[in-house]
Amino acid sequence: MGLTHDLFAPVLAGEADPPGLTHLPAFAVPVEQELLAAINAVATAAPFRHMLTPGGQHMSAAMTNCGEVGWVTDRRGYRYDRLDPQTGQPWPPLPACLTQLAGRAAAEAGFASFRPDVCLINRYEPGARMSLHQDRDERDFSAPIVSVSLGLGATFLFGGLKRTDRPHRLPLVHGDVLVWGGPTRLNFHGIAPVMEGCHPAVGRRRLNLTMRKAL
Ligand code: MD6
Ligand code: FE
Repeated sequence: MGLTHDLFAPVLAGEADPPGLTHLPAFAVPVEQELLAAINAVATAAPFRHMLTPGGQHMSAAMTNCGEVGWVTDRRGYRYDRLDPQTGQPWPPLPACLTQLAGRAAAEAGFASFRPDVCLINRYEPGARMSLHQDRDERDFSAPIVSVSLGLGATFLFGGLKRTDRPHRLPLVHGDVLVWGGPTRLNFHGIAPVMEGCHPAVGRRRLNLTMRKAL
């Protein structure tokens, strides 16, 4: 191998996935239309909103949920709630296409019979981001998390167990699925500010579905 080849090989191959994180490129593309229709139906019953953090800031990503519970944040803190605080109604049920996709993706990553009970839906417009955080509001950390990206691409930041561990940067595009669990379940992670753009099927936004077992 020549010097030039060696220098460019890591770029062409992309950075290896960090251990404890399975990246399934384009895994959700075959069901993209079903997913987008399901998201629209959920958002009709439980509209996207910019929730308030306990610190009093509005999140730059708008959120809604479906499932037995939904993830919420307000002045009182982060938690799962059976009712949508905005409508006073239960969250819309988890559509079968989401549960099935999550089960298949988890199996692919080595987690048999994963059955989520909640899907948090994040909507990012260009400039929106998610700062480094841990997902720790669930009861049982043995279940994995399945995360589906649709629309505009973004850089996923995957750190370690300490906030100060320098994160890997993983580019995600439309249809990519991440599965994550086991020893890295509590790793810090986030989303770098979404770049300007327009996706042919989704428009000027990134949608993320995060399916979890919260109860
Ligand atoms: C997002 N995702 O991709 C934010 N958390 O928009 C998350 O915070 C996340 O993708 C846990 C597991 C997978 C994720
Ligand atoms: Fe998260």
